[in-house]
Amino acid sequence: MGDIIAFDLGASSGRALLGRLVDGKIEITELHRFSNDPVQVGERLHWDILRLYHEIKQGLLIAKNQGIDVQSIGIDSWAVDFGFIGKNGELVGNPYHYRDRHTEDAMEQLFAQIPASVIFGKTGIQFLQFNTIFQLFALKQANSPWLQEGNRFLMIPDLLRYFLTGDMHNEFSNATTTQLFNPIKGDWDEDLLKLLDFPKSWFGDVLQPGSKAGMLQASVCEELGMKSIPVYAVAEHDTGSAVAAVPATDCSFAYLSCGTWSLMGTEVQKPAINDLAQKLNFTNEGGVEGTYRLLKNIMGLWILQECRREWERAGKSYAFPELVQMAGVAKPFGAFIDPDDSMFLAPGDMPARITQYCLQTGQQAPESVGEIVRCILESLAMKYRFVFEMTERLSTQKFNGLHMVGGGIQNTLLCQWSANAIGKPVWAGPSEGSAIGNLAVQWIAQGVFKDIWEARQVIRDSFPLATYEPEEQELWAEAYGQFTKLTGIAE
Ligand code: ADP
Ligand code: LRH
Repeated sequence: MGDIIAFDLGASSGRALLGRLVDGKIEITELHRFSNDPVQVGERLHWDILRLYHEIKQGLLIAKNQGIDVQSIGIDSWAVDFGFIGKNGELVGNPYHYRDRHTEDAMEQLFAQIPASVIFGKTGIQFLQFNTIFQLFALKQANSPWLQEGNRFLMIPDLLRYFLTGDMHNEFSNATTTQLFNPIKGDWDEDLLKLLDFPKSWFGDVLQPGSKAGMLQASVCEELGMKSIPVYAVAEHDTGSAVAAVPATDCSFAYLSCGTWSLMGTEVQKPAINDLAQKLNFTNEGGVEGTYRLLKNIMGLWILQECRREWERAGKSYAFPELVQMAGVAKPFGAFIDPDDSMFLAPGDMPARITQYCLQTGQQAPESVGEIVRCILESLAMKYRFVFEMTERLSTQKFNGLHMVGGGIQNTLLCQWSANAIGKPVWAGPSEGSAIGNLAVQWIAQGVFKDIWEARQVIRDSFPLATYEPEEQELWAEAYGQFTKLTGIAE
């Protein structure tokens, strides 16, 4: 009953997942998976936005051709990126990808005009050089024609929804990641917009996850030969959807959404906008049912993805399980990196950057593929401990374990090492967290689930949860000391 589709556009792939409820449990079927590679043109890194729109329509066609009676759809993707719609209703320019280098100096330049504390005080959002506020600021500095021609600002899922429905809305979870939205006022922050000279008219009404955001428009239905169905605003920020799918039973829980990025934190009822949160550079991103994600970004498996890409360019292709296996037999604690060093943000030759990092910090650089992967995974696990403890401090809570969701949980070594590093159990599952959270919010909108807690219980009953108990704790505690010393990380 209630067949619905989640379109989840992740950095490692885009996917269309069919969700169905059978005997009170969720069953998912992957209808379509497609690449979501950014496209470099000259100096600029772009989204392949029209291709993605095409793939979404392909997903709908596949469902139709399988005779599936789809009741609704929702779209989620990563935060911060956007496009502009011009006066004629068409997309202005081709959206940039947040890993484009055009925001490299934007933070410093903007802080010279508006102090960081003012921005944090109004938005509660952590400072990351690629936040929308810095992207828009960089466009303004560059006199981008988008800002003259653009009439409406839409985040990527807003934009794709607009293509499908013809209706323009900004969705809440993604809106908060712009660092232009004031969660206390519950609206775009007009003072900030004025200070930045961004017209208020760019920004529209903000829809909560779980609201109906339009119907497939006639031209789309005609093209695909299907009836019109509702498109829901879900938690369109993929991390918001992933956290909605955390199968927690206790309302106080710690999570790690583990994919291209590692997002670690806890769910809170009110944003924590205070000096400590700013000092620790934690964020308060909007979630479902009025919740906020008090969390911190950790660079995540991106570094491994980019190493794999580099090795592939050199003619050596490795599957992820093969890389994990090689790491498992490499020497432990050979070298550490701080995964969040800005040198690892942009696409490029990651093995060379790891070598550079190790040499700069007086370490012997890992050489074999297994050693490099081990260095990345152990460093991530150590960084998880660091952020886990910060989350406890900031939220004044003690967590008895860590929920991990996302594709990264297929890396069993990383799950085990995360448990070893934090000294608490890790509960891993489900791996398609964002897509399942997307489905859950659609079912809440349809009244199939009462609320997010009922949805979480059903998710818990529907998908296996793997438990990893901490092991070798003394060794890991000692190595953590080396990690903090070598990387120099401190609050
Ligand atoms: P995103 O949603 O950001 O695209 P995912 O949640 O799909 O990312 O997670 C992708 C990551 O999961 C990959 O970078 C890879 O490290 C890891 N991964 C995927 N499949 C496997 C596997 N079979 N074994 C180990 N790790 C895997
Ligand atoms: C994860 C994510 C994260 C953002 C980043 C841009 O996919 O949405 O929450 O900070 O991408």
